[in-house]
Amino acid sequence: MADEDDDVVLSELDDAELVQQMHDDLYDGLKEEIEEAVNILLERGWAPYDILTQALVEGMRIVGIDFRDGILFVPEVLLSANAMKAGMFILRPLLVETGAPKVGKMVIGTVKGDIHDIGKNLVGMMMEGAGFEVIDLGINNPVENYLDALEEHKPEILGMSALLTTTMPYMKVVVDTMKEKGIRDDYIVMVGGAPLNEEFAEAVGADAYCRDAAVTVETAKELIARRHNQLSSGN
Ligand code: B1M
Repeated sequence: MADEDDDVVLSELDDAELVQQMHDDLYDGLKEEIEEAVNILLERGWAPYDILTQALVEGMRIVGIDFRDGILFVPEVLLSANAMKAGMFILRPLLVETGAPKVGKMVIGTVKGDIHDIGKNLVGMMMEGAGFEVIDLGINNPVENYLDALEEHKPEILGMSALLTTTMPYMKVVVDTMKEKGIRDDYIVMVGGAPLNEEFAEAVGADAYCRDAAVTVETAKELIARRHNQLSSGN
């Protein structure tokens, strides 16, 4: 895909062409080109969220399809992931600097056995942008990491991410351990990741399944408001 793009001057493309080029550059794992294109779109007045969703997340969706179909392999997808992260790195402070008053706290991490973190990072960024304090535990978290973080940071929300059908059942291990310790109902448990759905979230005992980062923010606000109402009405 790269050959015909070698002499493309990103700043000369119109917006639609540039976004298309970003999909190609993400596919080809071209970190510097992604950084340049993100900056160009920002200079043209694009909202950070639109760059994130239309250029980066959509580009990674295309990568995911060819990864699934055996056209792309792990080393190539790692390059795409690095390019995506470089773009997210530029957007992060812009998405986060809302000056919104703190509305709550969330501990989030990818579960044990799973090293996918792009979606989790995106959720963290969007939650921070919405005024949440976010404690990010990173990837490959055993249950102890979650429990220690809950005790230390006392958040309202525990968020877990899993991208593999083999790792998503670990969410139940975490929730069950919380139940055994009698602390399950002290927290709102929210889960997300491409292979999950509402039924799964319910089956593992989570309070909510979050399809994407925007839904996570809305759901978090809603569940926190509900919890505050319950507390103030004495239930
Ligand atoms: Co992986 N991988 N991968 N991978 N990878 C998938 C998940 C896969 C679906 C690809 C495919 O076959 N189509 C497939 C899983 C199949 C399955 O389980 N049924 C897969 C596989 C098989 C693997 C390996 C096993 C491959 C191998 O080694 N043979 C291996 C496993 C490693 C491990 O974890 N132990 C592996 C490795 C990798 C890379 C390291 C190369 C890289 C990860 C790099 C990184 O994350 N730093 C990678 C990538 C990039 C992907 C795909 C292509 C893209 C994932 C992504 O970043 N999406 C992915 C294909 C796909 O998902 N379609 C794939 C973009 C991101 C913005 O979306 O993560 O869905 P997503 O997050 C969304 C929502 O899901 C939600 O909000 C986010 C933002 O909107 N969300 C939450 C996510 N977490 C949330 C938590 C919340 C709330 C919402 O908490 C409250």
